Order: sequence, then structure tokens, then C-alpha cells
Amino acid sequence: MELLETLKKRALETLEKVADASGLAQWEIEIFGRKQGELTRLLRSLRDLPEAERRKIGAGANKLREKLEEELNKKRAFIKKQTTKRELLKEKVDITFPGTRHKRGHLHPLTQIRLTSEHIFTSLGFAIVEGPEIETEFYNFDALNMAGHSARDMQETFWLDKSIPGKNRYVPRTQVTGIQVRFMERHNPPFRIVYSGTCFRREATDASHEFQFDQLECLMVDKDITVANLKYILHAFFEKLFGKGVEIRLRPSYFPFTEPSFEVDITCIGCSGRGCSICKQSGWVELLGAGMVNQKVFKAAGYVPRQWQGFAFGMGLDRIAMMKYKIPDIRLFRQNDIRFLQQF
Ligand code: FA5
Repeated sequence: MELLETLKKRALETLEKVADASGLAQWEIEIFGRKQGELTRLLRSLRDLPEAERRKIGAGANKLREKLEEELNKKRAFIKKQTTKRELLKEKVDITFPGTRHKRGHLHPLTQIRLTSEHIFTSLGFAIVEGPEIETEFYNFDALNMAGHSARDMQETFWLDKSIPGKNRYVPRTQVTGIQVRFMERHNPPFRIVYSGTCFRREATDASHEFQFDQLECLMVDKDITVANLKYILHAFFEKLFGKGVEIRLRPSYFPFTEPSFEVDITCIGCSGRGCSICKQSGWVELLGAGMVNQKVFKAAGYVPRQWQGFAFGMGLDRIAMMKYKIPDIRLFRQNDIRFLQQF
């Protein structure tokens, strides 16, 4: 009976110290192990005792076994709970931890200036329309009274190999003006539209000329549109874009698809008209071409001649952006230099 007590004491003490599942397995073997387990050995030794003693001690030993089993199960449950808790703690997410900041891109300055300009024109009642970047010779030139070679020489042109012989030649558009006839073939006046996109010309590039640049154009057609309407819309646009005080100036010019035609200048934003290197000391910068739609263009679109009047103007968005953001060289726009782009 004394042995039983000692075993109980020692077993419970060591069990107390067990801290994890492998320690518990080890303890289980030490006590209950089939060959060398301390309790097993003790139970086995009962066999050699006389009957009366065996019964007495046997009952005590069985009690001890039950007790130790009970304690073992308790400990097992405890360790399992501890392990689960530890695992859950490992999975814990700290929702107050600061996140990883991702760098956000932004719109290219040319896109920004296009969207701003479109917004101004839509606020003046113009609808946005579109046309293809690869244009036919007909829409880019012929329908715009530019059928002769000399008129075409105004714009250096790239031609595409995939042209259909004797039918139509394809050209990366040299101007967005071809959209005029495309639109008028399908719509009747009155209307005011704005359209924009990339144009391509065989240019030797310099600080203000690229072989690829963006144009934005407006066309307004009704019964009695005059140059006064053209001037009003242009002035309203530039005032909204550059602020009050900006003046515009129309100078006589020539475009085959307008009559009369004008070059339009605005007061230089760089020096407010006083004279600087941007405006070559003149106080004015030339930004666009404009005019009253030539009746030959209406005819090409299928309108009855002399029934309608309209104005059109086309500007280079790169040049407008250069003015707005004071950019000295047009070639910076398409070099994709992140140091340049990040400034907008
Ligand atoms: C035209 O392209 C006419 N279609 C404009 C027009 C439309 C006149 C409607 C009348 C009525 P021009 O070739 O001048 O015209 O070009 C218009 C604008 O595009 C120029 O004022 C300029 O801002 C821009 N531009 C022309 N060529 C280049 C180039 N190589 N690089 C950058 N911008 C250019």
C-alpha cells in the first residue's frame, strides 16, 4: 500500500510538469507502458501475493489506475486546448497594422488636357464623336477639297501598304478633319460636335513639331452660323482653359476645307502678352486653324449646297498642353520619362 502511495505521488508530480503532447505520451509509457510501465509492473507483482492481501492491494491499485487514467485524460484535454489556443494566436491578424501603400498612376498630361477641353465644349453644348485613326484617302483628303496633289502637300503624309489598288488608299490620319464628312453623311444639321485623336505626319521633329500629335476639332452647323459664333466659342473656350483676360486674334489663312479661313492666335500665357521667348517677343501664339465650312465639304457629305452654314476649328492638343503647363519641348510628351510624367 505504501508503494501505491509513492507511485501515485510521483506519477502525479511528473504529470504536473508535463507541458506538451510528446511529454504526455512519454509519461503514459512510463506509467501504463505494457512491458515497463510502473503501474503495469506493480499490478503484475500482485500475482505473487497471498490471496487476502492481493484483494486488498488489488482494489487500491485499481483505484490508482482509474485515478491516473482520469488525470491523464484531463491533462490531454488541457494540452489540446492550449495547443489550439497557441495555433489560433499564430493566425491572429492585427487589423490595426498600417497597410502597404501602392503607388497610383494618373492620366497622361495629354489625356488630361483632352478631357478638360472636351468638358468645356460639352458644357457649351457640343457632343463628343469619334473617328478611326487609320483613315481612307477619301475622308482624310478628297472629301475635304484636298484631291489635288498641291493641296495634299500641305501635310506630309505616311501611306499604308495595305491599300486596295484602284479603290482606296489608307493613311494614318494627318488631321481629325475627316470625321466631319463621316459624321455629316449620317446626320443632318443642326448640330455641334467635338472630336479628337492622334494624327501622324512625316515631320522632321523639333521643339514644337512631332510626327505623332493629338488634335481636337469642333464643327457647328446650322442655318445661319457666322464667324461671330466661331469667335465667341473660341474665346469662351480659352477663357475657361486659361482664365479671364486671354484674348484671341484671327488672321486670314488658307485651308481647302474652309472659306474664309483663319489662323487663330491667343495672348501668350508665358508673358501675358508682353513678349517673351515662347511667343518670339510678339505677345501672341498661334494655336489653331479655323474657318467657315467650305460648301464643297457639305456637297461631299451629301447636303444640298448653300442650305447650311458652319464653322470648324482644329487645334493641336500638344501645343495647348505646352502652353497650359509651360512645357518647352513637345518631344517630352511621348518619351515616357517617369520624372516628366510625375509632374502632372
Ligand atoms: C489642320 O490640321 C486643320 N485640319 C485644322 C483645321 C480644322 C482648320 C478645321 C480649319 C478647320 P494644321 O495643319 O495647321 O491644320 O494643324 C492644326 C494644329 O495641329 C496646329 O495649329 C498645331 O497645333 C497642330 N499641329 C500640326 N502639325 C503638328 C506637328 N507636327 N506637331 C505638333 N502639332 C502639330
